[in-house]
Order: sequence, then structure tokens, then C-alpha cells
Amino acid sequence: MRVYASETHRAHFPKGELSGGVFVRPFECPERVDIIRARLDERGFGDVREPEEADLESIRSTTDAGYLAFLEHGHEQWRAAGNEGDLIATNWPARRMQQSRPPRDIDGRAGYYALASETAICEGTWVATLASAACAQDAAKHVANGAGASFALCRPPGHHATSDMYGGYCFLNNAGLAAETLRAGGASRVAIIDVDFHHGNGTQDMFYSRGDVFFASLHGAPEDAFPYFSGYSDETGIGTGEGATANYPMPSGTTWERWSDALDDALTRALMTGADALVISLGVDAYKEDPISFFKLESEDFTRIGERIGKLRKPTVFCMEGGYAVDAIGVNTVNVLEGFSAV
Ligand code: OKP
Ligand code: ZN
Repeated sequence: MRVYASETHRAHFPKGELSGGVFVRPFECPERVDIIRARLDERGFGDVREPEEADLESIRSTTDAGYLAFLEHGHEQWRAAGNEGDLIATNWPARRMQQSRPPRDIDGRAGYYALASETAICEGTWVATLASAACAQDAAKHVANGAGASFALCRPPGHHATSDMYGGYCFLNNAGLAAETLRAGGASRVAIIDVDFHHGNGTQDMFYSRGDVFFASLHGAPEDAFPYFSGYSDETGIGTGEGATANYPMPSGTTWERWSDALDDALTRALMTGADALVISLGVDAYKEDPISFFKLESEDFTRIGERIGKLRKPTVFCMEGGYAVDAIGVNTVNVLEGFSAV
């Protein structure tokens, strides 16, 4: 299976993440990629490529222009305004305030486009974000050209990003871009299955009113887990997208038995929608040792995830999302790919 990975991810590494009332070293750190790459190497995934330049036209067609300008220039404006550290949002358009007028001042603008404050923007965030999106786009092109599967080792991740919001470590929605690339490459229907521990609110939002892209997410219940304000099971899509979104919120302590029933249901529904191709938002933070999540999957369960996806026999693009138990992230991620390939 071909892998797309970019060295440019290293440019994105903010100094801190606001967590527990203090700044900690970000959970979403560059070593995540190093450890996955080392494991890929160890297990014989030798076809690893640097992506071409991102397809900006495709990005522009699914992303708000003001938001894109903010991603590209926000950090320099923040510095120009006299700030020394990374760009961090601290103000929001809360209930009953103006939701549709991005302020001019960068402090206000950041809050307008942010969905959470843990995610800081540093000087290299934009180039790393583009390179991450390029991995997803090239992996999807490879599959659209006839490959059975491909793995985009995206960093930063993407599934929390909407057309006009960043947060949860995400800036552009890589899986959504992969789905759009597959559609443009001839797939009439695509299914996105999000197995990351957190709800893929950004991907859901992108396709909520569309019937051509089915979206299913397995995640910690919103009452108890980030992103808190989406991912309930009654979120099922709207208009022509009604029924094309499926959410499987699950409680703390969830193990393979319950989790795999949800996966089977999601995969069955993906097949029923007539998907020609799959995109997997591959987070491995459902792992029992993950420091910011509360499911209890074992490393062997990740092999089983890959096997179950592989049984669908559909062209498949894997896009890396989360996973913060850094010691195990390589094994768990590659287990999915190996399970998939073994079917
Ligand atoms: C991104 B992805 C740590 C809280 C972290 C944000 C989680 C972002 C997860 N104290 N909250 O879906 O893996
Ligand atoms: Zn996650």
C-alpha cells in the first residue's frame, strides 16, 4: 500500500497546548509521524512518497475565502500586532452575539474562526496544513487512478476542521478533501468512516446536506467528550443529505464488543448507500492507553478494524487523524493497514 507523507509537517509545532489550566507540550506532536513512519518501515511499507503541491483549487471550492486568508496570514498579523507567542484564540461569538461578521482585529478574528482554544497557530502552521492536505489529495488521486488503497499520513489532522473553523488540532479537513478528490475522479458515491475517538464534526458539517457522501463517526459521547457540541445519534443529515450521516456515540470504558457492533453497522450502511470508494478517518485514540480519550481498544483490535474494512473490498483512502499514546501509535496505525491488506 502506497503511503503519502510530507516532511513539512515539522513546521507545525506550537510551543504549548492549554490543558488543565496550564500550558503543556502539545499532545499532537511531530514524533507521532516519526513513530508511525518507523513502524511502517519495520513492517515493509516501503512505498512512501512526498506529495505534490496541494490542489488549492479544490481547497478553495470547499473552504471559506476569509478563513483561508486567516490561515495563511493570521500568524504574521498576530506578530505584526506586537504579540510574541503563538496565535491562540481567547474570544468567541457566543450565544445571541453576531455570528457572521469576522472582526478586523486579529485577536477577534482568531476567535471568529476557532472552535476551541487548545489549538495554537505558529509560523509554520499554514505550510504544514497545506502539505497535510496534499497527502490526502494525492492518496485519493492514487486510488482514483486504480490503486486498491492508499495511506495519507496527515499531520496536522483534519476531521474537526469545517469550511470556516479550526480547532481540535485541525485546520483543513483532509478526509473531506480526499472524498472530494474521489468524487472528482469518478466515484459517484463515497463513504467516510471516522474511527477516531473524537466526533468528526468538521467532516459531518462539510457533507451534512449532501447525499453523495455518506459520513459515519464512532466516538466518545458528546456529553462527556470533545468536541462536546456535536455527534449525538439524532444528527442524521438534512435535505438531500437526510440519512447520509450516522453517529455512534459511546460511553467511557467502551471495549471492542460494543465498538465493533457500531463499526459493523456503519460499514453495512456505507455499503447500502452504494459507495464506490471509502475514506477512513484513521485516528487510533480509541486505544486503552490514550491519554486524552476513554475507550478501551487493544492493539489487536486495530488489526480487526482493518480486516472488517477490507472485507468491503472497496477502493479505500486512509487519512491519519488522532492518537496520542505515542509509544503505541505506530503499532496501532499499522495494525489497521495490515489487517486491511491481509483480507
Ligand atoms: C483531536 B483528534 C486535553 C483536551 C484535548 C482536544 C482534543 C482534540 C482531539 N486536555 N481536547 O480528534 O484526535
Ligand atoms: Zn481524536
